[in-house]
Amino acid sequence: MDDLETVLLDYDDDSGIGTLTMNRPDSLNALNGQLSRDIVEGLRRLEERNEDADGVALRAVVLEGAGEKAFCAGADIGGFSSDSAGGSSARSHYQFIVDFPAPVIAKIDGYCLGGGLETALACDFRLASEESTFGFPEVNLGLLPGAGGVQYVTKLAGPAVAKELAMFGDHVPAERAGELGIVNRVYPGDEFDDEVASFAEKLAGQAPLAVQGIKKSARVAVETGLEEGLRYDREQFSTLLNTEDFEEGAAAFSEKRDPEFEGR
Ligand code: CO8
Repeated sequence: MDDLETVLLDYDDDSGIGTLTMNRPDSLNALNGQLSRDIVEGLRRLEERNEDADGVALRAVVLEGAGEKAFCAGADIGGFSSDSAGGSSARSHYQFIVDFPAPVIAKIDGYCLGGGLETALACDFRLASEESTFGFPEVNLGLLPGAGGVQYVTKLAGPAVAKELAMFGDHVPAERAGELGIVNRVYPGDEFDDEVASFAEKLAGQAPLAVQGIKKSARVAVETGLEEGLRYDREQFSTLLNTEDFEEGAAAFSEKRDPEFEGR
């Protein structure tokens, strides 16, 4: 699992939590084509855990940055080309995260800028340490956030916030990003690892087929109209009623115990 050039992979059998670490700390985990491809390949390998499993083995993924300073400082400015995070090959990791069935948690400790922020925005949750900062500095290079940053922030926090971030290029502290709804949770640095671990563990213990359905439902809500969204939810609800997980959830409720979901 460990032969990828720019990411580190880990998987915990007990919890079903995969960890993918962007590993270019000397450049603050700046995104180049290789890193983008390795993120996709790393997620694919984690998903392979489901192949021989009786149910859903991979319950959640934590995406983080190596080193002390950054989640990711954006596209590798030295290497903009058709193979860099500004080019077509690199678009895939953003969309791959959005399409990925298991929920992905961005664990942000430090700089989260440009394409790094867009990577975090493609994730399902953003958990940040108090010391983290967020921003779209692309405008300082004569660019705009090319992987959907303005789109995502407009949907999360409204167009005025998105335009202020992208037009001024300033860094916003984690607390402000939390107030704006760009970040789900902000934790003090000394509690950060433990808080993210317990968030991920709680998520990993939830009924995995229901979690997958909810991830998709939220996407349908953002990308389509209400009618299509309601249709998706009704169909998904009927499907989930016929799962062993629902039987287990109902039985656990009657027996006054915690459910143990398998993703079947
Ligand atoms: N690319 C390449 N190298 C970088 C990057 C980067 N984005 N960011 C930092 N580094 C390198 C620095 O060059 C430095 O290397 P060295 O030690 O060899 O000089 C090392 O990382 C450490 O950085 P600093 O010494 O600058 O550290 P500071 O703490 O002083 O500053 C900052 C940290 C504020 C993060 C600063 O490094 C900075 O401003 N970096 C650039 C941030 C930036 O502009 N990011 C946006 C890039 S554009 C983008 O992301 C577009 C995405 C579009 C995707 C579209 C897909 C289709």
